Amino acid sequence: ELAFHMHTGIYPPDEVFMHRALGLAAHGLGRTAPNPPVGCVIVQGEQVVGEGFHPQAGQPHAEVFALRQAGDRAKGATAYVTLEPCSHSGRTPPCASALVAAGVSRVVIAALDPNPQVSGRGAERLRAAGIPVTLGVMTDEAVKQQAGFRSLTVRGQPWVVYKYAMTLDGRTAAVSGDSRWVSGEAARALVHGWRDHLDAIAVGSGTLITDDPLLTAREVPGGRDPRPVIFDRRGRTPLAARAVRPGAVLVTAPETETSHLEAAGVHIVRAHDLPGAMTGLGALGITTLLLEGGATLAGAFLAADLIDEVRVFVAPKLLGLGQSSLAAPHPTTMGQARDLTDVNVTPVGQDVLIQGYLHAV
Ligand code: AOF
Ligand code: ZN
Repeated sequence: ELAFHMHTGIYPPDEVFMHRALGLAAHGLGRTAPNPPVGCVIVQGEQVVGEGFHPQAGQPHAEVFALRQAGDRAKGATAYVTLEPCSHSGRTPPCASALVAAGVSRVVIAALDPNPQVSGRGAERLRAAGIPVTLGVMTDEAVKQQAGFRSLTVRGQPWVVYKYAMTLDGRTAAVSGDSRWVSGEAARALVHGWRDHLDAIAVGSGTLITDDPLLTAREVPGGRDPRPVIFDRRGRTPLAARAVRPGAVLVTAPETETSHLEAAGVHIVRAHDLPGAMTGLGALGITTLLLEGGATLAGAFLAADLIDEVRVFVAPKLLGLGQSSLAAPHPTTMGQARDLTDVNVTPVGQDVLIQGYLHAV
């Protein structure tokens, strides 16, 4: 795009640079919890002079990396940030002040920060210093990318993505329970990318005991494995299960004996019900939770209205009778069915990915 604009003399629209900033922010997905993924691009004239993203909580914010790279060229430049620059001194000093000190002449922000320590004050600090602020460029894309951080900040619980694969006739497994494989290779590679981008992955004790899943992003080069979150009310989880590893979480009843699992580095969340469990996961700083398979667990999540986003692969196969994705609830009329909003349909290899939302970000 930049070459085009240099030839035509038409100034690139803000969306071009914000798109680039969102791409940078994506490098932080799955790595910044409880902080948001944030990207920043600094543009002098029509040239990018600095780029950065927030790599991890405790590390500098996106703006700091971009300003460092830009150096003196930040003076008079426009800064594009996917989240409102912070105004507070947290683990790092305020980014709004750093942008003012660097002498940028304009700041473009995709979305305001819902953090009550910031929300609006970052933009206000910039304006107070005489720097024009443009708010609302690619906001929809930005808030979706920040769904986990926003959910944790506003609701105190992770954003839940429910993922499964089904045949054309809505089956997730054959009557025997065999489900290897419903979707194709391309779909499975995509799922490993999601595992790399999401903080945690839920599994029910039934699935844990019968399948002993690894729950890793092993197909992603340089991938990061999500924290396994084992929903096991009765404490049936065997110590030898492959998901039992340091950083894993066991969600169980208040009275369950767990000392052997704690000794293996497993965090324990004690709760009476799913909403309580979600609050406990939020307290651990988990911003996003991937719910995969397990019809009983997924049904309980839907019944408690805890599913925020759905990603389903439809495979060009027929089974007839077989298992279905959700063990509950079971409305009696179509009028009671849950409707997804903001739906995207994408071919993935031979399969079709349907993605949409049950709750707004
Ligand atoms: C930004 N740029 O890249 C990020 C921001 O504990 P701290 O100091 O890292 O602050 C975390 C808070 O800062 C987080 O809750 C959110 O409000 C904001 N994150 N802000 O200007 C960034 N990651
Ligand atoms: Zn900051």
